[in-house]
Amino acid sequence: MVESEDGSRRICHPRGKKSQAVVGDRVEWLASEDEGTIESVYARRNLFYRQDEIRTKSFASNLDQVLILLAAEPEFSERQLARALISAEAEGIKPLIVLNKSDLGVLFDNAWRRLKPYRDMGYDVLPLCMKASVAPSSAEALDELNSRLHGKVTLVLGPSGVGKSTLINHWAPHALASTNEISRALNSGKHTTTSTSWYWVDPGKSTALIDSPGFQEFGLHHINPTRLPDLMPDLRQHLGHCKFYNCTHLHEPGCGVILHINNSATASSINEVRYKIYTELFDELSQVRHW
Ligand SMILES: Nc1nc2c(ncn2[C@@H]2O[C@H](COP(=O)(O)OP(=O)(O)OP(=O)(O)O)[C@@H](O)[C@H]2O)c(=O)[nH]1
Ligand SMILES: [Mg+2]
Ligand SMILES: [Zn+2]
Repeated sequence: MVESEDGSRRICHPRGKKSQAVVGDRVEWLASEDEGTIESVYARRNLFYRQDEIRTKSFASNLDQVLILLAAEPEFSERQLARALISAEAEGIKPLIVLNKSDLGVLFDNAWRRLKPYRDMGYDVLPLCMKASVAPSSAEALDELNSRLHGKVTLVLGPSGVGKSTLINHWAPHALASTNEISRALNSGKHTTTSTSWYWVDPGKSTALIDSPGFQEFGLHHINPTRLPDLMPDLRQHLGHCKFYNCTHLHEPGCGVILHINNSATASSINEVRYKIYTELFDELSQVRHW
């Protein structure tokens, strides 16, 4: 779907492999009867995507920020969160973590606690309640998020059932994006949104939100394992103090990173779960052939 300057939209087909477009792209197109063809795609400022053994899946391009939406329920996977953050860091896109469903009491408190290491390592983490029957803090939370979204292009990303489409419908009511209850039995949403869509929030077209399907697996096969420490802020802050310049921080003596692994929950510590995520990812990405 291509939108022209006057706001009209039409279906356009890519001319060839070079004109394969993703949401957020600027393209050159030609009309053909009621549809059209994409002739070329302009150079991208950034491209947010994931990659596993089989395929590359693009989310969107030319982004100002990625909003990683999590919720008190379904329970989120810290591994998937870590992967989404690493992917954003690799593209130089600013991530913002938002924890939705603050109305869910103890479930929310537990999830909020699990996000403490992410606050400590410098990420912005905001609470949110998108449910209409308002929880006490939610008006304030909406205002805060509103100011973060203003004037920016934001990709809304996260597992199924966290409320991505509910959030989009709040800021862009004309979006009429479908939403669906989650399945408690499966601790998961129902994969209601199946394609990535761009929505303007304001008539002046300065603020945009991109809705996306919930993801289960977030492949990082495009990332070389030796880049990982630099893409994880809690590890990154201790780089440059290892005995060996090419230290992998896995087993080397005199490693300045391993020294800081502990669960003291201070800003300079590397939490054990995070370090485990690092070693597992390092292993996984070392199996991939990079060329
Ligand atoms: N309790 C509570 N429920 C919420 C809140 N926000 C959204 N929901 C509910 O969560 C369910 C899932 O919301 P959706 O917006 O469909 O979730 P999604 O992230 O778009 O899911 P997919 O499209 O499957 O990826 C719906 O039943 C929403 O009404 C909230 O703040 N509190
Ligand atoms: Mg959805
Ligand atoms: Zn080291």
